Amino acid sequence: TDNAGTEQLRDRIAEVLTRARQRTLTLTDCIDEAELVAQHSRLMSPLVWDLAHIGNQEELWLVRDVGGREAVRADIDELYDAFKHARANRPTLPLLDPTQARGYVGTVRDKVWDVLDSSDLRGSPLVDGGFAFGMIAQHEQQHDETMLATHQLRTGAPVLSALAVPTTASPVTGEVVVPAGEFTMGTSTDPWALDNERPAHRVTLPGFAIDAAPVTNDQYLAFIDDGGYDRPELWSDRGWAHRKEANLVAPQFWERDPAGRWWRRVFGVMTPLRPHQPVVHVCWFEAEAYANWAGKRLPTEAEWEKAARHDPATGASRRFPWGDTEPDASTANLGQRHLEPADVGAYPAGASPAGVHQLIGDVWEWTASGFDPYPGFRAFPYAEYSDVFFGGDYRVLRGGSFGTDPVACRGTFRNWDHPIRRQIFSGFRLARDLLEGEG
Ligand code: AVJ
Ligand code: FE
Repeated sequence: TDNAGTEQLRDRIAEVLTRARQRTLTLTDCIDEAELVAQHSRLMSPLVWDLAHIGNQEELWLVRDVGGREAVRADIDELYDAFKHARANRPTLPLLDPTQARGYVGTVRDKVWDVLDSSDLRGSPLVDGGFAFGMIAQHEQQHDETMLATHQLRTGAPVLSALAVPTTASPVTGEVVVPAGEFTMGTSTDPWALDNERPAHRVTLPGFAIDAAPVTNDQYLAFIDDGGYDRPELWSDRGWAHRKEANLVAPQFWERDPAGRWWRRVFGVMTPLRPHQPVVHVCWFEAEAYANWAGKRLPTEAEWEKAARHDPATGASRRFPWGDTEPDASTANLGQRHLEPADVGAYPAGASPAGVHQLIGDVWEWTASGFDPYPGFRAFPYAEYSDVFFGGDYRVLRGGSFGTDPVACRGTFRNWDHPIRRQIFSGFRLARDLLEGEG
């Protein structure tokens, strides 16, 4: 029989699965069938692929594995296996059509409710603490963020809307010194943390300074105006080669009018560049060149996490910069509540004890680090989530964006992508070594 804790956990699982599905349907019900099956960019899947893939992962893990139930559609596993077909080729596959895909995800979800009702949420590593359910909610939300990026790439009349983003008259500037010392990186106790966030381990860092806020459009514009895109000495060799090959001249989706004013295309709406908004849609090489121009560098992943989690008063690592409570509208711009990053300084309640703002939400922040396993890493429950990407040509991004749901975002959460990618909601903040006698 259930205790109150199990009942509460079931409610929490139902809540996050329901929220993910509402978002999935919002992102797929607002455009017509032709656009659901179309390829809006070779970097992205047709939205109808993401939709059925969400259902297929849910079927594999929750219906078949946790539930031990019969397969719903074993015949389509191959079509929706991300490793079998590159995104660029997915439009030519014999995919479920939009009506079939909607029916499929609904059928799977109905079975999942039944599995959830009959599970006591303990007894194996996969179900303990509701892990598999949390993993699947995060998976759906990760694809929802990917679908949101597809929406940003699509052309045509706007179909998405959201609340206007908070602004501030006094943007946060400056940097915060983090003294040398140890902290706990990663987690062994967060029940829904994914394999690459584990285990907790002690890391010792020299002192460093980190910016109190991400780099803004205004700051980035100064780099452009100073010839940043035309000065090879600011770029690494690989970065400069990419800058030329891709003809980078500004962040993606920026447009300059004949009068010289900059605009941003935000989900189909031309918007004047907001000066104090974190810059978004830049690749790692652009971040690297900007850092060189500014005489600073990107933080390492460990520096980012120490700034985001280490509480100097207790020595413990928190779940979020502001503490252990779940994010809400006062602490972070997450969950597609808005369709763009908020001005720097718009979330004072979400700052760290030392005064570092907006580490969580707004933009994914590129770090200097490649994607590697923590000491003691064990692939769980499948190697294709993280393990097969370790050591590849990836850079780690931290903190989540306005398009990341809270269930898929925390101080330990690790994202990664190729250093040339910028269709994701990526920005950055800067760091530097301390000077002699500083800190
Ligand atoms: C962690 C965001 C890099 O989208 O490629 C989704 C998440 N893994 N399905 C991705 C993921 C499998 C992944 N990222
Ligand atoms: Fe996936």
